[in-house]
Amino acid sequence: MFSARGAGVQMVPAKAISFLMDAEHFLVLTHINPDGDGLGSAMAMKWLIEQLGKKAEIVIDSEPPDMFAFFTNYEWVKQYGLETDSLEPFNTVITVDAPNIERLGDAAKLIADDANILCIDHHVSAKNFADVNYIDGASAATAQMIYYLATELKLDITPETAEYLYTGIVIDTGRFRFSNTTPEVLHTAGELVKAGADPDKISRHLYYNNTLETTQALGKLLETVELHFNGKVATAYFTNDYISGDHWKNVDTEGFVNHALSIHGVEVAMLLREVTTGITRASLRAKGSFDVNKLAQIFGGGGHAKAAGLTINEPLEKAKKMLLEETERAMNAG
Ligand SMILES: [Mn+2]
Repeated sequence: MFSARGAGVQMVPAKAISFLMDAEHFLVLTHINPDGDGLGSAMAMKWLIEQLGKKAEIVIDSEPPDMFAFFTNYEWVKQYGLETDSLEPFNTVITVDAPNIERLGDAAKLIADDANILCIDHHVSAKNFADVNYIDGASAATAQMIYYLATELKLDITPETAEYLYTGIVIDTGRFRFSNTTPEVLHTAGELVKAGADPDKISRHLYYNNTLETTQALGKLLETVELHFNGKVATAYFTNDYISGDHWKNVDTEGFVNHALSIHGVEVAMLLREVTTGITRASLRAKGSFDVNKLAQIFGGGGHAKAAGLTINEPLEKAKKMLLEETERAMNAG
């Protein structure tokens, strides 16, 4: 089985397996504003732990996104502070899809001071913050790594769990379009479909389910697209004014940046949002050889070579200028 894996993909570390064997009750955490990979991986992890005859709780910092409400047993996901009062801090914690403790938000308050932590993540920027780190930058999604873990443990993946994991992979490969769509990812996805994941059903829930406000916000964003550096870099933005409007709570900007990246000749696309006055967040995407993870790191952010994010404590215009200056410098450095 493991010989079929693509080059560079790691074996599941024996320490990760013994971590699961050595405790009975686990807290499973993922990053704030979790996406399909964070939530899908957390759901699959709880399933996996229960298959071992043990218990797990999933807690997230924010409200569980409606987008994933089609997951069977979605009520497993608890929001910190709302349904977690009865929980004592845990001694055994598993984090999925989160490269550092800060990304866990307030849910990290449920980690006991002397807790043992297992980190499972595919972000190359992951910080080795845990006691056991299963970090594999060659995997396209954390969900792919959980699949390996389940396979290593010889568990029969149920249709529900196949759905969680397939969702994580679809999201993190941009519907099997990004360069992380390796033969091994497609093989894993194929195995998950065999196990009962329904690609048509999942894609309807994920991609044909927009609110009117989301579609209108995309229109607004596309009007702001500008090209820089001979058309190699595209920027687009949302002002704080627009983000402060009532409609914003129904807007999901997932995938918006790809519209700027789709322009002929564009190698790097940046979506900027002044999320509160004087604080600008940027999502970066690349389709050539440019490494947006390195660029994001200059500003204390990170992610992957082709997809990264960062925050600049400046208003939109200033942040955009700073980001473009560093981009130009990086492009000139080759
Ligand atoms: Mn991920």
